[in-house]
Amino acid sequence: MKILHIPCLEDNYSYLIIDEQTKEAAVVDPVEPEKVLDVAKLNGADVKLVFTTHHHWDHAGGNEKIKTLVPGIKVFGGSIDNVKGCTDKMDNGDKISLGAETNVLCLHTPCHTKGHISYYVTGKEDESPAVFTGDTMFIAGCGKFFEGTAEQMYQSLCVTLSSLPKPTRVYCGHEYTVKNLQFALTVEPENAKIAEKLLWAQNQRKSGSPTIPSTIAEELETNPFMRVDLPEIQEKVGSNSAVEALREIRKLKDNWRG
Ligand code: GBP
Ligand code: ZN
Repeated sequence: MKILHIPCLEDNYSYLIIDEQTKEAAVVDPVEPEKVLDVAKLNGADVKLVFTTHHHWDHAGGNEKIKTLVPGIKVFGGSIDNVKGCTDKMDNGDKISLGAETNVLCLHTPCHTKGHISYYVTGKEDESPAVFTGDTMFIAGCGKFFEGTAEQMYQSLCVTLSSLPKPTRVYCGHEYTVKNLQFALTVEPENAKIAEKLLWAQNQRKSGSPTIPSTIAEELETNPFMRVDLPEIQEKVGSNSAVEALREIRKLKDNWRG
């Protein structure tokens, strides 16, 4: 599979996933459909499916438009997430196939919104998988808890997503990496992996390049929200359980002005 970034709005990303054998494609959160269809055309790809991560307008807001531009397109979204234009409601564990050799597993990852879905995509055996995490998991961060609890985010981030294979590439919904790593350093000032990745991310942005994808392995080393099982992290934020530490780190981030 080939995965292309499509920067949209201020700091959102849509992604085009192309099954190389058939040139059939899926698009994640096509908020600006014309941009996505231009990229598809340039790459000779035939867009058949939309994967919506959640109902917020900056993710689902292009669904109605893309349906008029691509008749017959299927629009997937969470079954309890009021996703605009949704034709196929997905629950945890549901599977979708794309083209000849690309397979998708829907993971229910609630908290940012109730029906948020992350899409885990596998291609040929020698390719590392990819996961599209919307606003549940960002590079070195996580989404605000708009419709859920710390317990739910713990399950979504620290159980469901953390259990994916380590080489899985992580594609999230926004370019927040630099700010997230700056905040991460306030939680763990001595974590050299965070400092090193911050310098790299700043350089990427300076040259106009994305900081995405990351991998599950990298996130386990640098994302403070995914490190709350570590007693030393719990101690740093004055908590004595993982869920309590997650709630506290989210509160600190909500009030942090970098
Ligand atoms: C920043 O740091 O760059 N602009 C600020 C924060 C996701 S978008 C913007 C912000 O709050 N972003 C949201 C988030 O979860 N951030 C994580 C963090 O700051 O750590 N959204 O556009 C947001 O979900 C939205 C759309 C929200 C409709 C509510 C509705 Br209703
Ligand atoms: Zn959102």
